[in-house]
Amino acid sequence: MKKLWIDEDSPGIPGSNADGGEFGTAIATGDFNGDGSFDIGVGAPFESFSGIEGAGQLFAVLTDSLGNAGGAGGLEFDQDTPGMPDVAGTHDHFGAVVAAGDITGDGKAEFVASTLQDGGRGIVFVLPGSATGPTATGAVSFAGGIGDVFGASLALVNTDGNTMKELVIGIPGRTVSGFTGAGAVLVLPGTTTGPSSAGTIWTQDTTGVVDQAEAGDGFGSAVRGISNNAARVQRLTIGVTDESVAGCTHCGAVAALNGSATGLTATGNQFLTGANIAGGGFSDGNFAGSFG
Ligand SMILES: [Ca+2]
Ligand SMILES: [Ca+2]
Ligand SMILES: [Ca+2]
Ligand SMILES: [Ca+2]
Repeated sequence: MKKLWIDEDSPGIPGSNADGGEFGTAIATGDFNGDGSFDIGVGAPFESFSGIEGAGQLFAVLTDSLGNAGGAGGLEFDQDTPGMPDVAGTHDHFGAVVAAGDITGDGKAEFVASTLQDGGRGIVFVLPGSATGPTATGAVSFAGGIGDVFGASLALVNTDGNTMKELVIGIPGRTVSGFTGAGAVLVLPGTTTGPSSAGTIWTQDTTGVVDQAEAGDGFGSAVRGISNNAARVQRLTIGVTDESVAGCTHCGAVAALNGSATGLTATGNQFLTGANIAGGGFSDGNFAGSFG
């Protein structure tokens, strides 16, 4: 197996290793330029530049068919890159969470990244894929509310089985039915021009979804698609990392919603706590804090 070591001092990677930049805090893989080889998206959310402390940067490493990185393949993005919506600010932590996948159905993965602390709110940016890799040209953003941790998790999931992946945004700090931090997930459908802003919010109080929204559940702390069947319809698994159940406080749970020809559906959804699993079910276990 070929191994690859990449840091900011690698050939072709813009910048240099910076103390505290935390390059590689977040990593995603996808074929950004559509050449059939998977590329690497990297977040460096604590990176400072132009005197802006902790603004954060993104790097995309295009790989050739042999999987070699670097060369001309390294690209850097920040919120001040021309074309990007918004501007870099102190401690925005752009790149805290990253994801990659083809939202537009053109065979080139979009590069998605969130700032968790941009003026107290999370903002999710989508950089289109192109023949030369991800680009700030045509980048779009979606912002959450103060303190709702919008973009704490991200996934590209094809919930309806067409050629375009949906952008799934975890909002684990959102208030639902008056319960602070119950959490939600926003699903923005993929279209040929990018994620549609006509999204759907899912919570534990959505009709038919098992369990209830309660304070501090953290529904949406993790999100991940799972392939369901040969029809390319994926289901969505959602971490509920602070869910408490009888006898197990902050046990953690996973909700699983099925995809369908019309997208996500509550029909047949499942709810699994740490207590349902042999060896799991510890109080404060926070089962499903992340998915791998
Ligand atoms: Ca590629
Ligand atoms: Ca695309
Ligand atoms: Ca789709
Ligand atoms: Ca709950």
